[in-house]
Parts: sequence; C-alpha cells; structure tokens
Amino acid sequence: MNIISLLKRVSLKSSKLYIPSLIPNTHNFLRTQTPLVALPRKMSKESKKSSKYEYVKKFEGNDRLLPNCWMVIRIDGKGFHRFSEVHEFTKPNDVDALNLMNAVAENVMSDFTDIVLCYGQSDEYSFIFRPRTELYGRRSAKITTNIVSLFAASYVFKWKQFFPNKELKYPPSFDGRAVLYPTNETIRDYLSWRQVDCHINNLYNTVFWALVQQGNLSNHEAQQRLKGSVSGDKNEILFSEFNINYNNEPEQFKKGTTIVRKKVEIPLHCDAKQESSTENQPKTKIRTKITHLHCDIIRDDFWNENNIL
Ligand SMILES: Nc1nc2c(ncn2[C@@H]2O[C@H](COP(=O)(O)OP(=O)(O)OP(=O)(O)O)[C@@H](O)[C@H]2O)c(=O)[nH]1
Ligand SMILES: [Mg+2]
Repeated sequence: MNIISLLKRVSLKSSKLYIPSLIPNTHNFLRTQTPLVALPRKMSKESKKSSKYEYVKKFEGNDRLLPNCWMVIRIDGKGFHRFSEVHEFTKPNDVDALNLMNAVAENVMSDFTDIVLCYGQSDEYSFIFRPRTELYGRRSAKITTNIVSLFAASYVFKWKQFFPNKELKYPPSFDGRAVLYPTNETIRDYLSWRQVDCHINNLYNTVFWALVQQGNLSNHEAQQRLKGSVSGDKNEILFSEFNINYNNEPEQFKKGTTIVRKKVEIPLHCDAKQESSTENQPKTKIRTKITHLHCDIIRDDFWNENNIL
C-alpha cells in the first residue's frame, strides 16, 4: 500500500486529519503536514468552500492584454532628478549609475525568459516580451508589478557593487506601465522613439553642462542660451566653444543600452573533449549569452543582424 492510500485510510478514522483531494507532491506534503492535524496554508480549489464574501472577487477587473501583440513593460525612476542630486551622480552622465541600471535590467531579463530585448537610457528601461508570451495569463498588473518590484529590489541589492563607497540615502522607487504594439513596425517605432529621446536629451544635457561647468554660466543663463536652438546649433557650441566633437562622445551616452540574447559559439571544456574525443565531433557548443550593446536600433542593420522580429 502506498503512503497516500495509507494516509487516506487513517483520515477516515480521524475527523481532524485533513487530506487534500489533490496531493501534488508526496514528499512536500509529508514535510509540511506534520503533525497531521495541521491544515495546509493554501487549500486546493476543490476543497475550498466559498464564503458569503466571495462575491467581491467579481469587482476585480479583467486586465488580460490582447494576444499576439508585442508587450512592452516600461519602468521609470520616480523623482530621479532629486535622487541623482542626493547621490551626487556625475552630470550629465554617471557611468556607474547607468551600469547599475543595465545590470539590474539584465537580472530582470534572466528571470523572465520571455523577454527578448531590453532598452534603457537615463532612469528608464523598456522590457520587450515575445508576442506569444502567456506569462501570468498576460495579466497586465501581475506582469508589470512583478517586473517593477524586481527592478527596484535589484537596484538596491546591487547598489554596493557599483557604488562601494557611497551610501544609499533612501529607497529608490520606479513606476511601471504595460503597452501593446500590434505590428513589427510599431514595436520598432516605439524603440526608435526611445532612442531618439536618448539622443535629444543627451545632446541637450551635454551642451547645458558644458556651458555651466566650463562656461561658468548659471543654470538659468545656460537654459536661456539654448532656448530655440536646433541640434546643429548645439553641436556648433560644443565644438567652437569647448572643443568637444559630439560624435566622439561615448556610444553608451548617445545611444543608450540595448540588451539581447545572442547565440555564441563557445569551446567545449578540455575534459569534455577527452571523454568523447572523436575527430568528427564538434569542438564547440552553442550557448545563449545576454549581451549589452550601445548601437543604433533605428536602422535596419540591427534588426537584420539580430533574429528578434
Ligand atoms: N546627474 C545625473 N542625473 C541623471 C542621470 N540619469 C538620470 N538622471 C536624472 O534623472 C532624471 C530622469 O528624468 P525624469 O524621469 O524625467 O525625471 P524624474 O525626476 O525621475 O521624474 P519622474 O520620472 O516623473 O518621477 C534626469 O532628468 C536627471 O535629472 C545621470 O547619469 N546623471
Ligand atoms: Mg524618472
């Protein structure tokens, strides 16, 4: 007689003993159910009796996101203007702060395997899920809150790794939203929009802080100087007044960071080679590697090189 049948027999004799109708894992059941009078923390649906209050569940809305659409979860730091001041981030770009954001995004991507690409700049990150994902039944709030809370927790968790000599003064938080894009064209346009935003902000911030830090203008004066200027004017100010060629600024600042899963060929370990060392067998294996890029994602080249769409 197996242990489940034995327990069921005993249950008939003891009115206090609870045997769930579905016991998924005998080992866990035995471990968590001693002494045998204890009720499990969560009852199976079959054995749950609805209370008179259960009707309130019907007030919850159905937020299932449309199927077969690209799903984007974008998170954005709350009040990072202040957060970056309090934590004395380098202006206009703090490499450690940006790399912390990238490491956190990679952490989220590793945890949620249906994310095919992430794009980040400043205090924001977009996570792109494959259109056919069935994660959490495509429930918008469940997906968004899981991503945003893992992001915030990982940001705190990894802070010391990037700022070993800087105390985290208060807990950072992030907002999150889910947006659907129905076609390959619209998801590409979404990402182009974020990358153009990165370029516009970075060019503005680079000139603004050059005028303030090297040109000794006040914040207000720098703002007035740049009012109505187009990108050509800003490039000219940088070049003629500060000898800065914007094209030579780091790609990470100009383009933001794109994280993708790349298939890479890696050599087999020496011992593995010895075990099965025949001439015809491959000496390499294909692995997926999460890779950070600072490249143009607006042009076709990126999409032709990466098999994402
Ligand atoms: N110094 C510095 N500041 C940064 C850096 N990255 C982001 N920031 C700051 O973070 C802000 C992000 O912009 P927003 O998201 O529009 O501003 P916010 O204060 O976070 O406002 P909400 O998102 O509406 O809460 C920038 O304006 C900068 O002030 C950085 O690398 N260095
Ligand atoms: Mg923000």
